[in-house]
Formats: sequence, C-alpha cells, structure tokens
Amino acid sequence: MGILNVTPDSFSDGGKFLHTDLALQQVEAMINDGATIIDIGGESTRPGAAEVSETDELARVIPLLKAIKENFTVEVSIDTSKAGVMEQAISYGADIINDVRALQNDNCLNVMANTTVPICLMHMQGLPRTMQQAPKYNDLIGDISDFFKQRIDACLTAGIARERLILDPGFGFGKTLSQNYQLLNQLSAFKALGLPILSGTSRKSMIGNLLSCEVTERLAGSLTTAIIAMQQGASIIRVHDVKETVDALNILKATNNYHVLN
Ligand code: 7PJ
Repeated sequence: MGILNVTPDSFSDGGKFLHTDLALQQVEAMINDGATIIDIGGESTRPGAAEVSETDELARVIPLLKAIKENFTVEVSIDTSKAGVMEQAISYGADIINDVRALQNDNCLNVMANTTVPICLMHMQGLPRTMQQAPKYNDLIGDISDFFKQRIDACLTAGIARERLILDPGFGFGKTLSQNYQLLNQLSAFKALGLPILSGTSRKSMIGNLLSCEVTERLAGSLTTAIIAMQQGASIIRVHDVKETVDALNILKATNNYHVLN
C-alpha cells in the first residue's frame, strides 16, 4: 500500500502532492514500483495535528480519487474517520476505507453497513492531539486484542460482514517506543482473530527516535520494520517508499519460498 498524502501538514512529505498533476505522477510511480493499493488521506493524524472539516477533507480527497480512477487501474484506499467522506468516496469508486478510529465516529457503522468495501479497523489510544503524552496499557497485546474484538462485534451487529475487516494495531498512535517495538515483535498474536493484518511503520517516530534520525533518513529503518511485519504475518504494508519496500519484501518472499525458485 503506497501512501499519498494530500494534507498540507503531513509530517513526511507535507504539502508536496497538493497539486493533482503532481499527485497523479506520484501515483503512477508507485504503481510502476509495485504498489497495488494507493492510500489517500485528507486528514493529518500526526501527533498534535489540528482537526479538518468535512468540506475540506472532501475537497482534498474526492478530486484526486476521481482522477486516479479515471487514469489507472489500482485499488484506492481512503484514510478517513468521517461518515460523509466514506459515503462519497465509495460512490466515486473507493475500494477500501481505512479508518484510524475504527468506525467509532458518528454514523460510520451505519454508512459502511450499506456498502460492501473492505474496512481497515485501526487501534489508537487517545486522540491525535494528545495520544503521545502518556500511553498506558494493562497488557498491550491483550488490550489491543480486546479493542479489536469489541470493534469486530460492533461491525457484525451493524450488519458489516466479518470477511470485510482488516486489523491494524496502529503503530505510533498512543504507544511508547517500547510498546511500538513490542507490537512489532508480537504482531502475529493478532492473527488469532482470523483477519488480515495491516502494518504501518513507514518513516514513523518509532524509527526516528530509536535511530536519532530525521524523516528523510528513515528508509533503512522503515524497510527493516516492513520485513519484520511481513514475517510476523502482515498482509498489507503501508509505506512511502514503494520500490525499496517491494524489493525488500521480494527478498523475504524468495527466502520463504526458495523451493519454487529455479
Ligand atoms: C496509519 C494510517 C497506520 C493505518 C496513518 C503516518 C500517520 N492508517 N494512517 N495505519 N498511519 N491503517 O503515516 O505516519 O499506521 S497517518
């Protein structure tokens, strides 16, 4: 999954792809590099980020979604927590809804129950503005598993089929450095819930803080976390650097499937 950010304040390539032409070039490059899903986010969820109105989010996301669907055959995932954005995005051909608030906002369950697209349910402790202040868990893996079970139940009750759901522990969303690495170490624990896992660590602070490096210097760290996540059973890896990640993951795949190589 290649990340296309259209928020002016997104932390790693903020503002760079605001213009549709530039964004489409970036999409084309990511597809050529091996991305099979493009994730578009119109709301910045970086720690401390301000909220975005539905009107602004729609204005950022819908024209780009339309343009991508007109020009390419690739799955498009929309990173949103707003029912109105979900509804419109699906009407314009969105293939996946990626919700960092796991359909907890008003009307999201309802809107999604009337559709058939897959949904990524992400775990976040707290809210973006304050989530990194003092993350606390009784039992990190157990607490996040309990959250997933509760959200899966809410979806089933609303009439959303279990087969549509994807789970994501939400790296960096209300987790300390140690907790982020525990999640990576034990990611396979969530396989017990029987749903695909999405992992998003690309260029995040868990890499920068560990290695003391800026966002532009986090490629090696990002690739390493991608490999570990896939080895732990993740099905979707959300990244900025598609080409490098695809290369790295192809090496892992070859290693795991050496017997089918010549
Ligand atoms: C994630 C996301 C993630 C999912 C962002 C960033 C912050 N969606 N949206 N998982 N992160 N599903 O890219 O650093 O980890 S925005």
